[in-house]
Amino acid sequence: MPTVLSLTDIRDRLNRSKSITVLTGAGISADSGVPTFRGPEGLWKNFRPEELASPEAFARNPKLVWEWYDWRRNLLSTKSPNPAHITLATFEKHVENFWLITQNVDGLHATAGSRKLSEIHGNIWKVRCTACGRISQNHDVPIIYPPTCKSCGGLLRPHIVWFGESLAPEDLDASYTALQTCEILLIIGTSGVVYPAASFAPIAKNQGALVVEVNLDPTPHSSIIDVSFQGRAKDVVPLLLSEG
Ligand code: BJW
Ligand code: ZN
Repeated sequence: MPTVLSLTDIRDRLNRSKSITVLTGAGISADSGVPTFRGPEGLWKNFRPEELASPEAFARNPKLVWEWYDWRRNLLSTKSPNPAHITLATFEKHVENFWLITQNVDGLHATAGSRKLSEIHGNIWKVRCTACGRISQNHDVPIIYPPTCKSCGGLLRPHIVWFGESLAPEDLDASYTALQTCEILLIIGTSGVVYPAASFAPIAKNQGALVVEVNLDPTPHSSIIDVSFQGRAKDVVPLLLSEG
């Protein structure tokens, strides 16, 4: 018979553990009013990923791609971290080895105060020069098109990992180390279909970590998850990470 673990059991394990890795996706920011990608209200319902989130799309029509990011930056400029982001930012201070891996580009974890953080798909408030590669912060809303590099005048692009592009080696290294060494992997609000993040749960599970998921719905990972909590991140995460 498998052991049935309650929310209180998991809360106690999370509070005692010396090594915790967290993987988040769009669902954690949905509670701040940020649209997710998939599902009935998701961004991909109205926009085709290959026309907007690929290097080919940007090469074909940079203005269209920038218009889409401008729209999203405008929306995000009105959003704030919710109790799930804030609880994670506080929690990292109490755990010896903590690492937060986020697929989100909205920057809300950093705004909430998270510092032990890899933004593996980039950050919508950063831009990168297509000519010299310089990365810089850019909070212009709206963006003045075409945005150009202060160093060389080259065209800037969003500093975001698009389909078919590699993730930054330093983010991958930090993520794999965290996954291979954690006692608990907590996965919050991701559909688990985009690689390489889709392979993170099996990596942690195979080295013996307890894998816990918080999501509104079942996901492809649910079969290898040890414990699944169905609910909104903003409600469940503070309960899980509170002291008993
Ligand atoms: C709630 C909630 C609430 C809602 N509370 N929960 C191996 C096999 C097959 C394909 C590939 C492979 N390796 C690489 C690929 C290709 C590709 C890929 O994975 N494609 C798949 C779609 C099949 N991957 C790549 O190209 C990656 N690069 C790479 O691997 O480089 C090496 C390589 C290249 C080429 C070939 C082979 C190797 C890069 C991927 C970058 C993806 N970037 C995006 C778009 C960025 C654009 C932007 O934001 O501007 O990042 S895709 C999009 O999906 C975005 C997200 O970060 C990502 C994940 O989405 P997420 O977070 O899971 O959101 P949703 O909407 O899917 O789910 C939300 C969840 O929340 C749901 O489960 C809800 O139920 C839940 N939820 N409200 C709790 N309140
Ligand atoms: Zn430049």
